Amino acid sequence: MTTAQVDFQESANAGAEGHDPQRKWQDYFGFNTDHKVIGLQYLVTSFLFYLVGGSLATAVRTELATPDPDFVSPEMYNTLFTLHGTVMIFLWIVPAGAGFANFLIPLLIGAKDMAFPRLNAVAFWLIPVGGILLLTSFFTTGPQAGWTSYPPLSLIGGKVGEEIWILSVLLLGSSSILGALNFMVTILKMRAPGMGFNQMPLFCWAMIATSTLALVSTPVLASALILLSFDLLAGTNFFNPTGGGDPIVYQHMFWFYSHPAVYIMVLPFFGVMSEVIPVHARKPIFGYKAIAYSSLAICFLGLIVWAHHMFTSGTPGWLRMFFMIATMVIAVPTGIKVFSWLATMWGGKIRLTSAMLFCMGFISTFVMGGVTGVMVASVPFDIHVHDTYFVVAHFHYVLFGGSVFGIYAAIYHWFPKMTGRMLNEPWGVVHFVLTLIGANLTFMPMHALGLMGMPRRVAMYDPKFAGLNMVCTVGSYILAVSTLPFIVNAIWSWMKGPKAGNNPWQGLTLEWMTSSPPPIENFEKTPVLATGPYDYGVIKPGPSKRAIAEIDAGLLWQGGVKRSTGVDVPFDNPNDPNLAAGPGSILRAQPDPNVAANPEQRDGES
Ligand code: HEM
Ligand SMILES: [Cu+2]
Repeated sequence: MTTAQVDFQESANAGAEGHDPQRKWQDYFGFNTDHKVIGLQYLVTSFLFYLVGGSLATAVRTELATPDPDFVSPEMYNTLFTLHGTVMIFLWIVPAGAGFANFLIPLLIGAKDMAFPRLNAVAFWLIPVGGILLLTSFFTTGPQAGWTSYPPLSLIGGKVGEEIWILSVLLLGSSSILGALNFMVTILKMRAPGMGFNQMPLFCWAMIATSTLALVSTPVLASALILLSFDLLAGTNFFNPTGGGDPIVYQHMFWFYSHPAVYIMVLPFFGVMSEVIPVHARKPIFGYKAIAYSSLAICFLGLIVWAHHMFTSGTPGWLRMFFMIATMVIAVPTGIKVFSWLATMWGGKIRLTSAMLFCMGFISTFVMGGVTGVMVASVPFDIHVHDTYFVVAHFHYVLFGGSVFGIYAAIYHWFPKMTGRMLNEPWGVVHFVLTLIGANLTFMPMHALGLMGMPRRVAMYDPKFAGLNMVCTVGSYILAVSTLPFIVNAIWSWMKGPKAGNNPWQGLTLEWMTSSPPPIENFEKTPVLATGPYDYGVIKPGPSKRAIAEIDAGLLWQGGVKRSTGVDVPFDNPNDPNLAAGPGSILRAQPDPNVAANPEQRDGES
């Protein structure tokens, strides 16, 4: 281990209390610094907020079941969709991604914890605080300007609700910045010996890209919101046109964050796809480097296309041209990923597990959102469908397909590792089928509604839109029902499900090399790469016959243990020229007689 790694590991250890190998349930309800506890805290909390956001969506759809505004008042309708959008984005999708990253990153890279465990806990606790604060706005004149909160609209409604909205989004944004910082440092500094960037599981590449986006763009949103707050409460005129302010500047600042936010929401699940598909298709990932580097390309391109949300905001033609082309170019790295996943499945021994089904649902739904994305990127078409239900259909395909399906794929895949128990597969299939039908029934007709001219953000509409709206509403009820088999399955399996064992899917990444759930510091010994993360069918997991022969002959060392004698042998110098650490190769080293003599030195050696 290098000195830097030792320092980070030590700060990581400082947070872990005691050496109890397993957690008690009480640990999950308090301030805890173990990344696995924090990961589950994130996931459960964000899922609870999903139920809130989903109930709000159901209320919105109930209002829209008929053309008349009869279910809630128009003001309440505005509050409902504003809170729905805000909850879904800032309290469900973004924190769920952070939850998986927290649970998985240290395990995937063979570390004991995150780089900054206490900061990690702080980042988590900002979520329930911000979330509850947001929901209290319900009891005031709620925020009514949508999750975009454009001035001057946001300056003329109920000020209390609007200010609560701003403060809670600031808290949630801070959480996301702290989390991103932690992921970045952990991935860059704490990988197991021998894990170069190109041996890293692809989820880590995705999180490097995600964290970069969060670190660059979230502070801009925060600045915009603070200035908006001044306009709202202190009577300044940054954005208020009646005092000479410029609302378009707010739009630029808002979308400089919120376009990348789409990738903050989907990139982690691109990473999930790259982990789950090869395991269940029993095939090496197709195009490792293409997938890895396309995350970086998406990150860069994602930062320079924000003004495609402002084609109708008086943006001059020459500038619209730039943003249109740059936006369309993002389809290239995204397409590379999709084709790589499909090529991974191609000819694989696909197991149609629930995790795999949700991956397929992810790809098909997300591609649909991607195609309409290229359509709305085109200026003439966007001018036509701007602020209609076509856009609502597009972003729900992206977010529901690209995030919710990904979250479920990840849960079905890693639940055994997280809880030590298996989820029930037949109920997983029921859950999948209901979700797929519900999502398409809800969001598909919205394309047609948009093309016919139905505007978004209205509680009342022309009766000619009634039929399709009823279909959407029925779809949304099916979606609401679809979560029930999942909730029951998750709770029941967590308590009583069959025991999972360490590696139920026969995965090759490091998280499967430890117990389920993993002990407090994850691995008994600093893990050593025995295979590349995706070498299915290339070499068998564990040492090959030849490797066993070499281990017995004292030539090859694996898992930090010399097999023939069981003597603990350090395996800790990634720069050792005798290490051949390419993907798929078994690490090789000549034993160093000095270190071998003293197993206690293992952690301190460099
Ligand atoms: C669970 C099923 C869902 C249903 C039935 C649903 C339905 C709706 C409806 C009817 C609107 C109002 C559109 C408008 O009036 O402009 C809306 C807005 C929105 N939804 Fe969803 N939605 C669902 C899930 C999601 C998810 C998973 C996300 C993920 C991030 C999401 C994000 C948004 C956003 C950002 C808005 C815009 C809010 C605004 O304009 O202020 N929705 N949704
Ligand atoms: Cu965008």
